[in-house]
Amino acid sequence: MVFTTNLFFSSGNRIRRHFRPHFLDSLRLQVTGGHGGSGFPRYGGIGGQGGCIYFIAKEGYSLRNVKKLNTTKRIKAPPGEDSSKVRLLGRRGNDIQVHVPVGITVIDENGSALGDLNVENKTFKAASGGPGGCSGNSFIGQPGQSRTLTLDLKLIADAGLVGFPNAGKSTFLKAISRARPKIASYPFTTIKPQLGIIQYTDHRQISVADLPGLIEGAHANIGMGHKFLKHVERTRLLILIVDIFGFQLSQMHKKRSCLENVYALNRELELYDETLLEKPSILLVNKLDLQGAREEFEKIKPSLNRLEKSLSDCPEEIRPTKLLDFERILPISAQENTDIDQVTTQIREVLDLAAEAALEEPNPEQLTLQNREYGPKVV
Ligand SMILES: Nc1nc2c(ncn2[C@@H]2O[C@H](COP(=O)(O)OP(=O)(O)OP(=O)(O)O)[C@@H](O)[C@H]2O)c(=O)[nH]1
Ligand SMILES: [Mg+2]
Repeated sequence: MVFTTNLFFSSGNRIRRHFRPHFLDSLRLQVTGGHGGSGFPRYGGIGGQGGCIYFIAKEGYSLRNVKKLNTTKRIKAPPGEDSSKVRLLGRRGNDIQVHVPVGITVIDENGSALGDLNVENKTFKAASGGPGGCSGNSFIGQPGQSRTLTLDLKLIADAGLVGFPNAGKSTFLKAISRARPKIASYPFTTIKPQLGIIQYTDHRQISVADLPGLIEGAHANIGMGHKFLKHVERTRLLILIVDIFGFQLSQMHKKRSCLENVYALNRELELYDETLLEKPSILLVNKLDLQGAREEFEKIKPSLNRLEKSLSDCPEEIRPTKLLDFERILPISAQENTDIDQVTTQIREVLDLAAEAALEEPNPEQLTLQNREYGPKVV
């Protein structure tokens, strides 16, 4: 059963959601290859070719990194060297390599996909350098190719289930969709992302990815580490799932309470890529059907609602510095999946609110102009 009455609540500061920066999943760049160097007509000298620009897929890179390194969003490669008496064959301009995240589709001005950078080190030539001056072009170096390209991060699902092993991620996916993932009481049952689709009565569909369980140290590539976290990057909404009675990986590991699990997940996400915390998130506290679970939930509810409150009690090794700000905190029992509609409704609502907030603020002047042109005539 999913407990809904009086039990779900949103985090304190709902207004903040509309103002915080959003996770970047698309970036437009203007790329221009280097100009070709001039030739030397008297001796038949040939100018160097201008530098080219390449996009190279690299793990652990986010579009925000790309934006930070190219604040003007214009990238221009250096020109080729002019031919001269001392060097008849001018040197080539240096190429520029732009590292982009894995999972990028390169799209041109017309919206056509030019290439997929979906494996590490895959390379895409974004702009060619201009040819150097030679007899064929009257020894005048030619301009490099120039175009506007959009880097689009391909999402694997609208929402991703994030949690430690055994939290009930697969059980939840089974409850909300027709997917039939493997469910078992031992950790790491899920080793590959599994997709499920929530079907709403009005035919809207939202995809949810069940991701492999995370362990402490995943940000440093321990366990499934980066392999897991890179999937999280490619979802729009984070759904964190924790067991109300906490989790212990083995006798050799510390037992972490439910609240500590939330902090630890927060920390892993933060250390992998701080911008992940900007994605909208929902917290599901699972296994509320177990004996004493409701009382336990009532006890920790205030701390979950204000994570900063109990942060000082959190062990240092799992203490995050920047906190997640959950849009919703829902106590559930994924196993007894009655009343699951309440949770799926919340997921839809949060995704819709996030999409709305991501829309650019309309420019009032432009709107007035548009209205004048296309709007109804006022008589
Ligand atoms: N009592 C109770 N048990 C649950 C609930 N949800 C899941 N479980 C049990 O918890 C165990 C782990 O469930 P899974 O859904 O496989 O957990 P997971 O998070 O997908 O685990 P990994 O794939 O290993 O990361 C299973 O034995 C489930 O039956 C719940 O709401 N209540
Ligand atoms: Mg699983």
